[in-house]
Amino acid sequence: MKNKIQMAFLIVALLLAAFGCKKQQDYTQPLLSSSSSPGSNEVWIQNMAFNPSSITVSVNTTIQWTNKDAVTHTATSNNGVFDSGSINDGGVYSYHFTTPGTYAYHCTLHPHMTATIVVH
Ligand SMILES: [Cu+2]
Repeated sequence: MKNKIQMAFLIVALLLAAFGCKKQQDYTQPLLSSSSSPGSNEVWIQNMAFNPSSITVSVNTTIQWTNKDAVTHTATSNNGVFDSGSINDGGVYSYHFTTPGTYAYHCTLHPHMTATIVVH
């Protein structure tokens, strides 16, 4: 428990060191947003990967992909069920899954980026 508190202080200190001296601070986003994680039914495209790489949801769920990278990505179903097209930096794509199944997908621009949506 004590270690967690020390770790929290360390993280805050590092963030302050990294951002505290900026004169023009951007307050439109919470300071800690970069260290949070995607919500349920949400996939972040981050650091050239889909996060989470596998997500399991119930039928009739909408999955939302958000591109957190500076480069353009796609979320493209391997069997053509869905295709986001280009998702730019900060862009969002949603798809509503109405049929159970396992949906493997990838980024057409970076084929090593692969992930799976499981709908049951
Ligand atoms: Cu990509």
